[in-house]
Amino acid sequence: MVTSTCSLQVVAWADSVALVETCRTPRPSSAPSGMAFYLRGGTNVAVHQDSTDVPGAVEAGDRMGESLTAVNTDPRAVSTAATMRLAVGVPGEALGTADNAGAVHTFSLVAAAGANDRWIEAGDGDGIPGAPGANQYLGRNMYYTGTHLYVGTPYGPGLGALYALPMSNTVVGGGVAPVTAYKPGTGGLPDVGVRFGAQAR
Ligand SMILES: [Ca+2]
Repeated sequence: MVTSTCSLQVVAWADSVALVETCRTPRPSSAPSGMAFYLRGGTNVAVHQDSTDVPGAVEAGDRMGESLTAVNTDPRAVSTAATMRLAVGVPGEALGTADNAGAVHTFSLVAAAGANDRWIEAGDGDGIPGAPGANQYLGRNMYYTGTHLYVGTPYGPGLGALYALPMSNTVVGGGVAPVTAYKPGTGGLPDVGVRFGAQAR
């Protein structure tokens, strides 16, 4: 059970600092659905599922922003939409009949959110296999590096897994490259444990 309402992360790059904060803030039209806030060139940007071109819809229990991860993939270069990446989890997103299936939004920290986003859910072709399942809370456990977005599925199916999605899989219009899967019972990992993929750092 998550009791906090906000999380905070700071990302530094060549000439500035981005402060990223996500909160499960009530939207006027519904119960808490969540949104993300960040600074872009000194302007406070708020993104939610009713923002222009952002997929999904604001719904009670989405929990958008319960988790986030951001990265500057090229700290020594001038920032671009491609190098400043932000992923925002929506672990409470219902997909079809699967409540709390969860999903991930990816955005750029220095460009319009809706024009630079990508939606990731289980089985939609970005590299997370299977199909959305109830109470899988995809997006609650993830971590961006300079080359990959690591997405955990500790709530199943099975004992859980951790998927390393190449950066291109997470960028709007990017090609889908092979995903590396870490999963109990494969690749020499013992077939035991619970909630594998709960943390990636
Ligand atoms: Ca939604």
